[in-house]
Amino acid sequence: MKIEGFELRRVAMPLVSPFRTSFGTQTARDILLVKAVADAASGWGECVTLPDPIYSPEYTEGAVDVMKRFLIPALAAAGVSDAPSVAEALKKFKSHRMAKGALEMAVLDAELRAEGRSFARELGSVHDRVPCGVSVGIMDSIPQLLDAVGGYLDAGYVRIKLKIEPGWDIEPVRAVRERFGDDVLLQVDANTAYTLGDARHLAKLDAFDLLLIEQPLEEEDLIGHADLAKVVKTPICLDETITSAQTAAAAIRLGATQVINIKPGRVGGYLEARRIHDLAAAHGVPVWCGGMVESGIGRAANVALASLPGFTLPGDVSASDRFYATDVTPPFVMHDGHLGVPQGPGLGVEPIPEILDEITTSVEWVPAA
Ligand code: OSB
Ligand code: MG
Repeated sequence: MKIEGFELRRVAMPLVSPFRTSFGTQTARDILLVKAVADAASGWGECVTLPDPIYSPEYTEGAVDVMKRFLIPALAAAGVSDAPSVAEALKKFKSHRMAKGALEMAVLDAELRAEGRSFARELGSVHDRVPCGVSVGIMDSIPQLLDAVGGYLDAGYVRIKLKIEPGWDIEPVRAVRERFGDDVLLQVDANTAYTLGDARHLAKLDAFDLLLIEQPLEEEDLIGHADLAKVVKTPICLDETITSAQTAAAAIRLGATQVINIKPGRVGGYLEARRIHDLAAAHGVPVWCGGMVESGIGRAANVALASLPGFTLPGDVSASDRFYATDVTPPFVMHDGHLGVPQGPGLGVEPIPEILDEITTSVEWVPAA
C-alpha cells in the first residue's frame, strides 16, 4: 500500500446537552478527522484531542501542527505503508500520542479496507455486541442529576458513571443509590480533582458499593494512588495516568490501579491499546473502554476494541445520541443496552458525504509522498 497523503478535516458537532467535568464544560465538539489516502484504499482516523490542554497535554491545534510539521513528513521519509510501522517511524518524537494514534488509526483503516478485514477481527474481538455504559456530567442540582440518570436507565444503559469533584461527590452518589437502588452498576470519575489529603473523604464512597473510582489524583501521582488504594476499599481505576503499556505495567506493579480505563487515543492508538489489554489480562486486571466524546468514526473503533475478551466491564461506549443529534456516520443505536460490533471492512462505517460536508469547518491536504 502506498500512502499518498493525509486529509486533515475539522468538523463542528454540537452536543445535545452541556457535558461538565471537573476540568470544564463542553457544549460542542470541534473534531479533527484524518483521512489516509493510499493507492489501495482510503481510511479514517479520529484525533481525540480537546481544544484546550486540560484533560491531557495535547490540544487540537497542537495536534494539527505536530502532524504537519513532524509526524506526516516522518511517515513519508520512512516510506510507511502499513499500520504497525507507524508507531515505529514516529517513536523519535516524544509523546503526542493522540496525534500519532489518529494517523495510525487512519492507516490501519485503509489497510484493513484494502484487505477486506474488520477492526474487530484484526484486534481480536470475541463478542458481536458490547454493553453500553454512560458518563454523566456534573449537574447544577441533584434533582437534575436524578432526571438525567433516570433517562439513561430507561434508555437501557447498563452502567452509570458519575463525574465528581470536591463538593459534588458523596451526596450525588448517595442520591443515585437511594433513588435507583443497589443493583445499578455505578462508578465515579474525578479527572484528577483530589489530593491524597482527601483519602478519608473519598473512603466515604466505600459505603455505596461502587465498581471503581476513576483517576482521583494527579496523573503523575502513581505512589499517591498506591497509598490511596490502602485507605479506600473501592477499586482505583486509572485513566489520565495510563499513557502506554509501560505506564500500565508500572501502575499495576505498584498497586496504583486495580482496574484500567483504556482509551486508544491517550495511549497512541489501537495497537498499543491492545497491548495494554493483553498486559492487564495477564495480570488479572479488568479493563474497560473509555471514551472521548467521539463521532461515529472513533466510536466504531472503540466498539470493536471493547469486544476483546479482557474488556469485562461495560465501557463509556454509548449510543451516538448520548452526545449528538446528528452523527457523521450512520448513528450507533443501542438495542437492549448494547451496541453491535461493526463487521464490515476496516471500521465498517464511513462518514455520510452530505453530513460530512455540512459540518466541515476546514480541510487541508498534507502530501506524504
Ligand atoms: O475522563 O473519561 C473521561 C470525556 C472527555 C474527556 C475525558 C473523559 C470523558 C468522559 C466521557 O468521561 C466519555 C464518553 O465519551 O462517553
Ligand atoms: Mg476519565
